[in-house]
Parts: sequence; C-alpha cells; structure tokens
Amino acid sequence: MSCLSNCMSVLRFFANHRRFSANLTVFTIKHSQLFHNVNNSIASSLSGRTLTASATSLRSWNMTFAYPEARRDDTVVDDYHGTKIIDPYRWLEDPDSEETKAFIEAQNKITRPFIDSCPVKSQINDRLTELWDYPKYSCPFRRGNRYFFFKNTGLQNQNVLYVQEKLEGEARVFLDPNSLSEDGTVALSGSRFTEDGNTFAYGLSASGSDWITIHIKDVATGKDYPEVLKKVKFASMSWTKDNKGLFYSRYPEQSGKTDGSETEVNRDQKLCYHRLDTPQESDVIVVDFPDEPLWRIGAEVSDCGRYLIVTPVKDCRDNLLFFADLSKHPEISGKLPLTQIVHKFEADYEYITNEGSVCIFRTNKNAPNYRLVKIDLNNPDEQNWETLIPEHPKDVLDWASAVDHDKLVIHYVRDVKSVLQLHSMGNGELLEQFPLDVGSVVGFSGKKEQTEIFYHFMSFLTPGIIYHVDLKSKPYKPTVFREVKVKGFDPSQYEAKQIFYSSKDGTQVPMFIVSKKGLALDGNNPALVYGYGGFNINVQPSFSVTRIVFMQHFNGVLAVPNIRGGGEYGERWHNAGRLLNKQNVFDDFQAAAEYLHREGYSRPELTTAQGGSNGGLLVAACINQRPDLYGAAIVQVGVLDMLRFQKFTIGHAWVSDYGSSDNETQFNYLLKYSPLHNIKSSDNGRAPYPATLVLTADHDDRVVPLHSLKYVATLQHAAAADHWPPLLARVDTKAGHGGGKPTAKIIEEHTDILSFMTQALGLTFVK
Ligand code: X97
Repeated sequence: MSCLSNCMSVLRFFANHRRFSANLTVFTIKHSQLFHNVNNSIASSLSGRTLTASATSLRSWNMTFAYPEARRDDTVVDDYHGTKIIDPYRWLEDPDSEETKAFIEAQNKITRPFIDSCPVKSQINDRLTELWDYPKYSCPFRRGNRYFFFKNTGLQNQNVLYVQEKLEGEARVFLDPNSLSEDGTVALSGSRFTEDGNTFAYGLSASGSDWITIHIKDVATGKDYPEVLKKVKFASMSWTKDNKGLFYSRYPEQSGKTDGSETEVNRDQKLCYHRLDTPQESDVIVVDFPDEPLWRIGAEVSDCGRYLIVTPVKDCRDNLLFFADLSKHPEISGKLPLTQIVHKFEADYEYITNEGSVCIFRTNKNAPNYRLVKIDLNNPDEQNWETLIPEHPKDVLDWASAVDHDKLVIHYVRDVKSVLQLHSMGNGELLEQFPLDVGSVVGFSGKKEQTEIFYHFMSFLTPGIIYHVDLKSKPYKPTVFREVKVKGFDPSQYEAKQIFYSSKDGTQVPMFIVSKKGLALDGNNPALVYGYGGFNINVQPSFSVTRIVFMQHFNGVLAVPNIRGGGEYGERWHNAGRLLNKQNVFDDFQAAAEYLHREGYSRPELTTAQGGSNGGLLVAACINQRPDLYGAAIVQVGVLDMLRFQKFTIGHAWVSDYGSSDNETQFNYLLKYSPLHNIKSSDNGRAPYPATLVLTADHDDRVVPLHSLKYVATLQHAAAADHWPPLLARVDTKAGHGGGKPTAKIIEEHTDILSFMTQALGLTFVK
C-alpha cells in the first residue's frame, strides 16, 4: 500500500475489503501533498497573529510566510479517567463551519506559494507525467463466454473496463468511468458479475469517498437497469447463482449529507437482498444484528449456490461465521435463519470454496501464519474441522483461490516476497510452484470451473508482467501474456535489495533499499523512508513512477522497512505492533532511519519520512519522538488524534489496533504517543521539527480531515511565526483517502510532495 504507487492494482492501504477476493474485483488484490495576503473574511474568522506575510527571510529561498494562527478555545477540556486533556481546536471537528473552511483556505494559501515557487516543480511534473504515460493492464478474467480486463492507456484518470469474446479478439470498451465525470473524480469501486456473466453489478464512488452507489448493467446490451442502490459502504456484493439477485450490505438513511465530507459514525449496517430490475425500496433485509450497531456484515454465496456464508466483523480483525441454507429459502423474502459456526471474535475466517457441505476456509485460528481448514456445514463443531493445508512455520498463507475444479492457487508471503503455488484441493499436496522473481503478485484471475489462470507480477523495478498458465497441459508452463515497459526507465541502472536490521529490542526487521547502482555511500544522498506498520497489512514491493523520479533525478534512496504491526510475518508480527505494543512500530521505523545513516545511504538532514493513513500516524509519532532523524516528513491522511479517532465514521473499527481512550490503561498508552498530544515547543520558540507536509482532503471519510487540521494547527502554534523549516498543510478538494483518485490528481499530489521535499531539503534535480 504504497501511497506513492501509481500502479493500478496496488492500493493496499486504501483497499476496502479484507483480502484478495477472487470474484469481487480481479483487478485489485487486497484489499496502497500546500502565502500571502489572506483576504479579510478569513482573517476575521481566525484570531491571533496576522495572516499577512511576515518579512522574515527563510534560508536561501528568501521566502516569507507566517502561519495562520487559529483560535484556541481553552475551555474545551475532557476528563479521561481523571486526567484532564484540553482540546483547543475542537471547533475544527466541524467540517461545515465557516471558521473551519477559512482555516483550510488559509492553510492552502501559505502552502501553495511555498510549493509553487519550487524552481524545478515543472521539471518534476513533466517527468512524472512522461514516465506515467505507459499502458497499464490488469489480468484478463473470463465471466460467462467473455473476457474482461482493465486498461489505462497511460494518463487516463480512471482505468477502463474492456470486453472481448476471445483473448486474441478485438476488445471493446465495456465501462469507461472517465465518461462519468469531467475531472475523473467518479471511480469504479467494487464490482461483481453474475455466474452466467450476463449481468454486472458495479459500485461508483465520487470524490474519493467510501460511499458507493451500486448500478447494474446488462452485459449484452451495455444498458443499465433502472435501479440504483444507495447508502452502500464497506459492502460485499454477491449474486445468487440463479443470477436473479444480489446480496449487499447497506447503512440506514441518515440525516444530513452522506457524500463523504461528513464525520458521523457509520452504524447499523444491514445485509440486504436485491432482486434484479426492482427498485431498492423492495429490497429485503436478510441479516442484521440490531444489538450490535458497529458490526459490518460480509456475505458470500458459496460456489455451489446453496449456502450464504455470513461473516460479521466488529473491528479490523477477527470475524464470526454463520451460514444460511438458501435451498430452504428459495424466495429470499425476509430474514434468513442462520446457523452459527464461530461464536467468538478471535480469528479470521475467509471462505475459499466448497464441495457439497464441506467448505474450505482460510483461517489464523491456532495458526498465526494462516492455514486452510475444511469445515463440514452439516457437522460444523470445531473439533471436527480438518486441516487441509497446515500453517507454514515461516511463510504467511496470504490468499487462496479455487481453480480447475479440484485445485487451489495459494499465495504465500515469504520474507515479504511473493510465492505462488498450486495445490490439490483433495489432500492439500503441493502440485507446482510457479517461478517468480523477487517481488509481488499484485493481481490474479482464475475460477474453479476454469482451466486457466493469470497472475500479475510487479516489483520495485518491474512495472508489470502478466503470466498465463493453461492448467490443461502438463507440465504447467507459465507464459508471458503481457509485459509492460516504461519509456525512459532502464531498470538495469538500478538495484533493489533486501536487508535485515536490528530494531531497538533486537528484533530483526526486513527493509527494501532501492537506488541507482553505484551510488556513493557517503551520506550525501537523499533518502525517502516509507512505512505503514499496522492492521496486519503487508507492504510488498511495487512499482512507482514517483519513486523512480526520486531515484533518477535526485539520486534518491528509497527505503521500505517492513516494520511490526504489518502482516509480513503473520499475526505475531501484527500483534507485536498493536495495542500496548504500538511503540515497537515507531522504534522499528526510527531504527530503519538510523541504519540508513549509519551505512552511509543518507543523513538526517536529507531523510524524508513518509506514510499515509496508519502510516501518517507512524510518521507523525516518529517526528515527535526523534525529530533529529529527519529533514522532512510527509504525513498523508493520518490518524493523529488518538484520543478521539473512534468517534468519527469508521474509526471505531481501529480499536483492534489502537485500543481506545475509553479504557484507562489504553488511554494512558495512547496519550504517550498520540501525535496531536505530544507536539513539543522548544525554549527558543522554535519547535524541533523537520519540514512537515500534512496532507488531507475534503472527502476523506476513512480518516476524516479533522485529524490533520487539529494537528497542523497545534504544530504551527508550537512553532514561531516565521518558523523554519516549514510546517504546512495541503488540503485537497473532491478527493478522499486515496482510493479512486484520478491520475491527474495523483500526479499533482506527487509533484507537490517532491517539490516540497526539494524546497525543504534543498535538493538538486539532476537531468
Ligand atoms: C478500515 O478501516 C476498513 C473499514 C471498513 N471495512 C472495509 N472492509 C471491511 C470493513 O473496508 O469493515 C469489511 C467488512 C465486512 C464487510 C465488508 C467490508 C473489513 C474487512 C476486513 C477486515 C476489516 C474490515 N481499514 C483500516 C483503515 O482504513 C485498515 C485497512 C482497512 N485504517 C485507516 C486504519 C487506520 C487508518
């Protein structure tokens, strides 16, 4: 989930479904930014220092600016278990107030000139645009008698879905999201074909919000059915195998806006059944848990069509497991009676396939690296479960997909690199290991009733190779179906390596280091250290044009430490970096920076820390704790108020990683690292911070912008009026957490990030 990644199939930290779902979107495997003369209306709504430019000259850039000082309301005080915490910028939690809007405008007004005056900004932008302009493809996938694939010619805002009768045949546009908005801000977000391939349900999101509307298309005619399903978010979509209707989860009507710029808690999701060609008002609720307003309800129709597998989830890990026997309720006219298999939230259970009543699940129950188990729905007690593929001692069983009737393709993560294998569904035996370079499988297509598979390989220096395997002919021979090259990028000039370094407590942490070959290790090169560190999410190698520009034109060193909290080494790695172990995540990241400095890859004044979302928290916590290690920090869409995150949109789901301030022990722990609550001002009025760019956007309803706004207000308050280095915010509009972002906006954002780094660190653009 690299947020620098431009690749269409790598959006892991933005992914909105748990793991790879072979059926949902074949495209995405997993679920992978800012002075003068502020006008009077703004000035009047912000108190304190003047908003006009100060006359202080800043380093050699001779730049002047002053931070807009926001009103502090010291009367807002919360009592947490007897500890009083002041929250002076609480007013910034209201996204709709004139005062908040003025604050945002004032921030952008100091940030824009700083970035825009970067002398090489247009060169950065030109180079990014040039390199980005190569065709990108997904794996083709067959539904019914047709093949489909996504393609982006290069700079199209959104990927286009094509259809063709035969693989070799001419492809026609099937769905072009670019036609749905002028600026590319309407994106396809989740889709599902019926079993016969004749009907296509697809989600559309606007301006980067998690909200989607589901539309349904007749594949043969290309015409949409009249109904539109609204109030949908975090939804699985699954058709009944008679092709007549769709299970999906939705939220109730709520007052006020629901366009993604609101902050209300998402609650009371219900699983509904929609009958094709009927209005949404006729949908029936089939599963709900009225006593559990915060649960989200996943559901999947079994491959055979008989069962509905229901998987409620409370947080961001562990689910319950129920099933309904659809053969007993062919009408689906109301609540479905459920049989409960798993009664406690203590492990993940993901349906893979079934033969008759025997289902295969991927689980980490008693298997922190995951295993496959067989559960007989007629006899589902745990003591009767059978292990089909046991847990591997080291490798993480990341996803599995049924293919060719009786086989399973299994993706393992071995020391952060992908391993792809074919196993027997009958006895789990290994049938084949597909050769792979060091890198990642970022896309896959194949189905139980089909005899061919495609998989999409990528790495730091490989933009994309799609392999095809015909499972009818043995020995299995993967052939290159498609390989893309990037004009102007010669991979042989670069090297990517993986090293292991010792963290504070001696834990060995893997890190990828990528740069031009033969760079002098004299500490004079800039480094970009990217981390995530949470939610059982892996940061595997991926191709990123922005990183190539950094390496090619700044002699930059890219470093990706696979710090604890992620899923790189299974549940143990995740557990070692969550709740009361969260400090390990920060320690691992700091140790990565120290390693880079010790080994001469860079030095603190040239090192940028970058992270988004949970990684934004990471970077912000790290610059509070060790500002001496970094020259710049890029904090994207970060979770920064650790005492109040659970009160907005889906924040409550993160208590499985963060705990909650509602619990006294966890509150005491959170208070120690919460970025917002640990901002330091030093004696001389100069806060000891690297240059910091905080990025957010008005429709981020995953991590609401108020985190970034309160944080930057506090940072700037701690700094002197003419503080160098700059502590700035870039607040985008018609954008969200990252998913569905149009290419034009991504390139602008990445141009701004590289320009900010250039300005702040004094980097040189080498041609
Ligand atoms: C989330 O906050 C995801 C929350 C919403 N959500 C999904 N997929 C679900 C889910 O996007 O609840 C899901 C569950 C049932 C049915 C349909 C979807 C899910 C699936 C698996 C596991 C958990 C939830 N995420 C975190 C995030 O965005 C990390 C990745 C997913 N964060 C932002 C964490 C901190 C900052």
